[in-house]
Amino acid sequence: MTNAINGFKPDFLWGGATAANQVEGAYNIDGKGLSTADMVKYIPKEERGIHNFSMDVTADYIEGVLAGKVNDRYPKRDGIDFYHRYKEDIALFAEMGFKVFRLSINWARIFPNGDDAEPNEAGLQFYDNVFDELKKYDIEPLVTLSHYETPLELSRKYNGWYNRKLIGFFTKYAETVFSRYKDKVKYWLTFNEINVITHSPYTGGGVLIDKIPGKTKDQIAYQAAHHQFVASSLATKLAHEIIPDVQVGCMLARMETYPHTNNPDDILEAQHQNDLNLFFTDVHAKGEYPSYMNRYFAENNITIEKEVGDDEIIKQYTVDFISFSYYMSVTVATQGAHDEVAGNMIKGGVKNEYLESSDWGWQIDPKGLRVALRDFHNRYNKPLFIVENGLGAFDTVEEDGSIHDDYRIAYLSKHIEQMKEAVKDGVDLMGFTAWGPIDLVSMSTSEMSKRYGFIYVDQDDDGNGTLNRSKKDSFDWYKKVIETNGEEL
Ligand code: BGP
Repeated sequence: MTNAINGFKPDFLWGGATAANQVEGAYNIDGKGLSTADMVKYIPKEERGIHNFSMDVTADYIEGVLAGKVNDRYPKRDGIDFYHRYKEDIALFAEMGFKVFRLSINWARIFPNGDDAEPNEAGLQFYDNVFDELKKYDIEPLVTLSHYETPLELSRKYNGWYNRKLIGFFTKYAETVFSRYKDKVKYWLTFNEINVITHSPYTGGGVLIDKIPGKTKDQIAYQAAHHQFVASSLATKLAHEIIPDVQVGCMLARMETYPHTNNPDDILEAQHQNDLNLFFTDVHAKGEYPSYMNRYFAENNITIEKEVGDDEIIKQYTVDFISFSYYMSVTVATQGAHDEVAGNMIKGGVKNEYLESSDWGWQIDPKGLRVALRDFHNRYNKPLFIVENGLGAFDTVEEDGSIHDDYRIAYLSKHIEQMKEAVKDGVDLMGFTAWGPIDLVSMSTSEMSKRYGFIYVDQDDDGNGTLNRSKKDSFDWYKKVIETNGEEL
């Protein structure tokens, strides 16, 4: 009889998570090419809704942006200048006691056009410098290969991941960075929130659906997702060939979905929505398309074009661990009125009257994280890593410069408490990287006012400010959480 586990394991990986396009800035220097993430930032706020992942754009819109016809872009929407300030920021992460730091390599910094014959040395050197700085403090890098940062030219010339050619471009990129950083990085993630491609083929895969007339968004998105599955498996294969003790994970935006009532129709709808979400980790972790998707594909006229060998590659090269983002739970109803915000998050979405909402309408559900962890453990029995969790909120800077973000402390402590319960339930939890340990540009709004950080950055939604960093109350709180390995919350 093994002893009941009462806490996080001694080598639990505490840290924080970012994405290149949301922190680096320097979007067009040192040889970096444009990425689709740079384009998404042009979409005006009013076209996005409160939290609209379906940030789809048309080919004409993109060409209009490039021709300078769309000029609503704030000069500093592309980050907080981590590109030049990474030493200062990493020192602050080290002060909190980080064991791990999640970042993405901006693919367009390495292969500016995506299909370049040779990589951009200045881009490779930048990440060498970042990993060396992390090493000084014994902070492990956890690196995302693609965090919504498809090189723009791969979208314009090939229409992104809808084109099977992207598998080759991606595996060349993966092999380049695995080889370059094989002695510095052992934790890798392939695609950030790979399921988002079905909400927004452009954000998730640089796919312009208006360039594929006669096909439904679903048909296009699931075909593009198939190419990403193959590419992810080939990258997993390459990683294990190049880096001895590597661990490769997939990454899902977990949308834990509840039925609104005990009406069996609601139960079935929630089960269906959970299946559509967990389909992505099923393929990554079990190495095959689950049978329940055959019915969905048939009923929605979706045919996945595969090549000989695809299924074998996916089967043979499954992931070593499962990582995911968790911010909220969602609730679906088959009858009655749907809520505008909740309906934006999931088809048939309604408010959960038992939960509070964030300033952006995200329903705060710490116990839902325990539910998600137990579900993942029972479904896959693989190590799990929470690589995004946090509260986007309006912060107020007091006269004396202090920022009393007790709401963020409350959110995080309740979620970490439930992680502890899940560990007692037997879940194998590797680590936790809070999303946005430093204020950064919101993905869904491209603004600064939706702040997540333990560290405040002086920059507003219009790009004005000194970019100076300062500590919020949550900075010392998180430092204590890490010092006590999650005992003091
Ligand atoms: C996830 C993305 C992150 C981050 C997070 C918070 O979907 O992986 O990049 O942006 O959402 O969302 P937002 O920035 O819209 O508040």
